[in-house]
Amino acid sequence: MNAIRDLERKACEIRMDVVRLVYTTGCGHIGGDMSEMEAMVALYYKHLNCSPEKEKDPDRDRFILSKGHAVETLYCILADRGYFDREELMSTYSRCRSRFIGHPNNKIPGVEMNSGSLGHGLPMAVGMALAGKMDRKDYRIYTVMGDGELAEGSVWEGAMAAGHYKLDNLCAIVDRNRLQISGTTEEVMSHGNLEERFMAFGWNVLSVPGNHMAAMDGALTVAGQSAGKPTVIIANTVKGCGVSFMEDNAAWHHRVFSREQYEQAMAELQDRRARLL
Ligand SMILES: Cc1ncc(C[n+]2csc(CCOP(=O)(O)OP(=O)(O)O)c2C)c(N)n1
Ligand SMILES: [Mg+2]
Repeated sequence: MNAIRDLERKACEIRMDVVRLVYTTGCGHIGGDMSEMEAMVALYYKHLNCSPEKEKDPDRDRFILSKGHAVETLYCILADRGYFDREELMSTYSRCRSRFIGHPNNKIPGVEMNSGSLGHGLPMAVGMALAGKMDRKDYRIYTVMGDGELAEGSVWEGAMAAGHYKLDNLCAIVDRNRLQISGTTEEVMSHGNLEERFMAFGWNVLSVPGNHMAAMDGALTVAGQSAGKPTVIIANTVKGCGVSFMEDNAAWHHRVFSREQYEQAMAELQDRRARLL
């Protein structure tokens, strides 16, 4: 899938799947699912060299969802890409004895790493990227982190190592929605100038409107051409993006829809989809 409009339509459809999943199963981190959407769709429908047939291929690209709480987007995408049965996900997610627990689980086809305890995705991605360099492989490693997650010290150890080893096969995307679980990142743990911080660690830094598909797609293309440095894409996003009453509202970090809210959310997304046809 290459055309920006097709990717935008896919992002809208996955948003609808996520809303349905959270409504029918009664749980999920919907705000962060929505803000990371354009990055995830651009990766899985264009930039990542991966597929269900190549699930164990040593040359596949690897993706780690470091902000593992926003797993609903990842699961809906993997189901849509054919890694597992969509109906099983929709009917069992987060239920007792389901394999689809509320954070990424590497027993699920397509999931590279268990995550959910914040701060581990980047260090693991650094290890995988370093292994790729040592084995002279061409695969690339991508990770999506939250901006609240950047308060974890391990992120900065990983950032330092990636710069030191010049891991140009690594691309980190920061979902910079400026909210975390309990308020704004500015109040809870401010980042100052995030671009300058990553530059100081030896990274190639791109800063884009992260819910703008063409901008995200362009940044991922540039990241793929980086030589001698890891790339971070600071994706300036809106938490809850796509549903008016959830947007930029910390209360929707982890909340379930009433019937009326569900119907309104679906109506807004269907309108958007109709405009993209
Ligand atoms: C090590 C660790 N500490 C605390 C939490 C609890 N927690 C879950 S989500 C979250 C906020 C994350 O905010 P952010 O990274 O900005 O994610 P997003 O806004 O994209 O949802 C926290 C603190 C956790 N999952 N892991
Ligand atoms: Mg955040």
